Order: sequence, then C-alpha cells, then structure tokens
Amino acid sequence: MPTPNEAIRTSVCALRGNIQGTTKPFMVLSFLTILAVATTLTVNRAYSNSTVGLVCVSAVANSCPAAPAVFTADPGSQLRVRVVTQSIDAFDSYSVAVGVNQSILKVASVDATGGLLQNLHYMICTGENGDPCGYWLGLGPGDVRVSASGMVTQAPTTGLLFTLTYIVLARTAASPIVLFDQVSPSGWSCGCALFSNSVAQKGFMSDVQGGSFANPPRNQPLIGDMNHDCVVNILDIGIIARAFDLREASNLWNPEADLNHDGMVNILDVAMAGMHFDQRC
Ligand SMILES: [Ca+2]
Ligand SMILES: [Ca+2]
Repeated sequence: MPTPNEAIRTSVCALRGNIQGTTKPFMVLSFLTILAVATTLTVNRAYSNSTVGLVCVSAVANSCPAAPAVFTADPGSQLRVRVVTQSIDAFDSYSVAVGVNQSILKVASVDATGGLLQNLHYMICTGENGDPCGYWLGLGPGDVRVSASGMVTQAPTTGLLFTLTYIVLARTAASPIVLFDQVSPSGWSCGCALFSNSVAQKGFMSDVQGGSFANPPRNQPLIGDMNHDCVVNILDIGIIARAFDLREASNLWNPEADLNHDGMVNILDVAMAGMHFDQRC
C-alpha cells in the first residue's frame, strides 16, 4: 500500500509521462517558464523587514529635510523634485516609485544627472492605452517607477538618486508626493525603497519620506471666483445666482456673493463676475 506521498508522486510521474508524450511540448515549457518567473518574484520578497537609512523627496541634492518637504510652483511652471538617499548602506542598484496626482503634476523628465548611479530606467504610468505600468497592478496613473544600477557606493551613502521634473497643470491647496515601491506585478507593495548590493549579495529596504505640493499663496483674490478654484466660470455665476435677491438681513445671506458690497445680491454682482469671466489666477 503506497503512502499518500508516494501515491501523489506516482500520479505526478504518470502525468509527466503523459505530458512528455503530447505533441505540444512547448506548452509545458511555457508553463515551466511561468512557474520559474513566479518563483523568482517570490524570492524578491525576501528583503529584510528592518529598514536602513532614508529616501526622501527634497529641494536639495545632498540631504533630506527634517520634516516632509513642501514644494510650491505656479500653474504652467516646472517643478523639480529631487529624490535623495540619506545615511544608507552601500548599494549598486535601487528601485523606488514616486506617486503624484497626475491631474495636477505631469512628469516632464526623469534624470540621473549628478546621481549616485547612472544606469537609469524608468516607466511613467498614465492609465491610458499602452501604459507601460499596466502589468504592475500596484502602480497607477501619476506614478513613476525608477530603478538604476552602477558602481557600488560607499557607506554611509547620502546623495542624489535622480531628479524628477514636473509640469504644474493645476492649482491645489495641498497634493501629496508619495514614495513607495512595488516589488511584484501581483500588486505587493511596501512603503519603502529597495536597494541591493550585488557584491555583498544582499538586499535591503529604506524608510521613505514623501512630501507635498501646493501653489504659492495668491496675492490678489480673483474677483468672482466664488468656489476658489482659480477660474471664474459658470459654476461661480451659479453660486451668485443661488444668493440672488438676498439682502444682509436674510437668513441665507452670503456676503461673498455681494461682490460690490452694497448689502444685496443682484444683477450688478452677476455683471461684476461676468466682467472677470474666464479669468484665472
Ligand atoms: Ca471658480
Ligand atoms: Ca451687491
């Protein structure tokens, strides 16, 4: 009487014999290749859970700020975000992903100039057809996954990994810049950056410190911009229209809708907003 294990082994051997006898051995090969890839991906998860050093977004190339960086730039201008490592072990490759709201910040370039490792690769995720990140379930629109390799650095390593240049598309009071990494296409992710040292044959994680982006404060309020989205349009006229005919004594009085400050909301206020129609900050 075979043991359960022997029984399984016997059936597997029988199955293998059947497979070898099929006319499509390439299918078996494909299956084994997929299995091998899956196994490799599992191995990638074997990074130590403890972290070493820090990777941050920074305005400067040679240090991380004590508190998360706040970047400011006007719509239409460019924003430079440096991704910097601080007090980290020696490494000769890394990978890290940077996420932003792509309706506010659009990636213009990813650049390793002045960086610790020069052999740079990156993918910009768009969420559109042909998105190179489509395979990586953990990545979404606005994310950039960056990896690089080069000569082993000297520990402790502090310095620039790469520079991201964004074009500022829209106004925001605060929009996060997130650092993270995706290890597997299955969507497994960590709030960390990944490093490896092929000479010492080890991999390790670092902590990450993201930041945020905001537009600089406006000097002059935009007349008629009732909803403060930096453009005067039909939405703002609608807000004034809802306050139409109200006076200061009214329960629903909206002082903001009284653009000419005469104590009532009427056609004069609508006309005043109309004079600034389509204006932007
Ligand atoms: Ca508005
Ligand atoms: Ca008025």
